[in-house]
Amino acid sequence: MKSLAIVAVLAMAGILSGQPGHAQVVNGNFDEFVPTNATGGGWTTTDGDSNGGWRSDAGLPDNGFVLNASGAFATDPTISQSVSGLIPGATYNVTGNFRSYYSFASSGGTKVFGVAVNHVFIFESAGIPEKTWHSFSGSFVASDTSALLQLSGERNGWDLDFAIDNIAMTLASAPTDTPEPGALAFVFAGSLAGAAVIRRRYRTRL
Ligand SMILES: [Ca+2]
Ligand SMILES: [Ca+2]
Ligand SMILES: [Ca+2]
Repeated sequence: MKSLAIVAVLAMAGILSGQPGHAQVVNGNFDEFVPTNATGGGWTTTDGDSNGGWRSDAGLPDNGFVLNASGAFATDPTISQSVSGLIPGATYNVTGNFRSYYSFASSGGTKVFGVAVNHVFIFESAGIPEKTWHSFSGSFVASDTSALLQLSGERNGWDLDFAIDNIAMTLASAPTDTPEPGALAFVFAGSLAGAAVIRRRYRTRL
């Protein structure tokens, strides 16, 4: 019975400990080059122009990414990536820095810069009439083990660009739900059955 006990303990430990839910945004500080309107450096970018994109002077510090286009209403310069390693049901914070890159003399709108997860905006900002850096923060509850993170500028027809840097996603709180006793009992019974099969095979060989 000693081997059965070991198998059961290992099975229970795997269920109860879980993984830490480490959500890692790839290249969130833009140390690595990110191409415009293409995929690379951990990100996919769309609807940008040559005055935007990855720039060595657009970050806090150093490299950052400029969300710039011509202010078209139908399209918005957007940068995105699928972040994996999430715990379904857990709450995550998305944080970063943003500022105006060109349009320091103008402001406007209420929803010009936006941060979305799975196409739901968790942070929105008006245009900013100066070039000083601001912080943003938004949160969401993970519905799966991965989530689509998107940051957009020049939304709703405003030709107000933004530079971004230091994009991060961190676990804010674990899911409140714990495995139900019935589910654990099922796993435990499965482990016992598996161990019994192994023992039978072992005996047969003897
Ligand atoms: Ca940077
Ligand atoms: Ca623009
Ligand atoms: Ca636009």
